[in-house]
Amino acid sequence: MSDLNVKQYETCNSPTWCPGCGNNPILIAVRKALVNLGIEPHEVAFTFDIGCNSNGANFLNGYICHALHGRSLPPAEAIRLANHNLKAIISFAGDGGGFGIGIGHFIHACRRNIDILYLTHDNQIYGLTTGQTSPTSSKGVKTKSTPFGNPEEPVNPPALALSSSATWVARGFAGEINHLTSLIEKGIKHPGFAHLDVFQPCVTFNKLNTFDWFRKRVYKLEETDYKPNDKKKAWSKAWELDEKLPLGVLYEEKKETYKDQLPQLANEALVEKKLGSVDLTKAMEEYK
Ligand SMILES: Cc1ncc(C[n+]2csc(CCOP(=O)(O)OP(=O)(O)O)c2C)c(N)n1
Ligand code: SF4
Repeated sequence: MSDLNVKQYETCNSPTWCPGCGNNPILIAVRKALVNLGIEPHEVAFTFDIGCNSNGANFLNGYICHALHGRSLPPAEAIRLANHNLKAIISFAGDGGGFGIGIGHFIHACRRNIDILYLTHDNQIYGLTTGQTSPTSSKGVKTKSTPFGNPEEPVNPPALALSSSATWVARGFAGEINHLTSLIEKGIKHPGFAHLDVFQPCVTFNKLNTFDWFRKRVYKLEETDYKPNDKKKAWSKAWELDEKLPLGVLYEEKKETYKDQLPQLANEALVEKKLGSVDLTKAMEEYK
């Protein structure tokens, strides 16, 4: 029997997030999901953005790439094309990096259906830079950068994922660790691009969208007769934004992944390619 346990996913650094921050339970859920799936740290790669959320790069054991702000997806996609054997590739971002500067990467990753899990820590604020309005902040909300109220409509992440052809779209809540753990497991197992947007209260800078605020509104789709196989119904669920906020898998479908459609990649990862008669010795000398 495997002796895999969550300790193997810890590092010598303890989380430095504010006490009560929603990033803490997300980290716990990620570790638990990987252990539940029997995935060892050497079988997983994590890519991170810049933001409070992505300080998780210091607290998770595995192959890590800490990318630029808004750029956690491109290295995750590259890793998947280069290595088909990793059992999980998880890319993390905040709502600022993921749906602001990085929004183009998000849309194209959805369209490509590359086999990775994209987990967005959606706290509806810029946390690391101390509380400015983010792309998912509610209209009218007052923050340091919009002291008279946010004049913009928020991005709706699950609706954007659906309209960009994502094959697995889900929403979790940092206040529901077990439910979140099971969503992460499902997202990892989904063969294709999986987007999991997680309500992650920022207890320091977002005084509106608190744990209590979410607890009063969230409900689990699994506890209803909802089936996540109809895009029109998923679209309606994604727009339930007021008094009731659905948690769970909104939509899933099986489609060929990016690599499966390309003969040059389908059976061989980039790193496994044989170079045939090409002699690279001279070129490699130049890098010495
Ligand atoms: C190209 C670039 N633009 C801006 C910044 C400054 N910056 C760092 S983190 C951040 C926003 C963080 O908010 P979010 O992505 O929501 O993550 P959180 O801190 O809330 O987890 C910004 C604007 C940067 N590092 N790089
Ligand atoms: S500022 Fe907000 S998001 Fe950042 S660690 Fe503190 S509570 Fe978490």
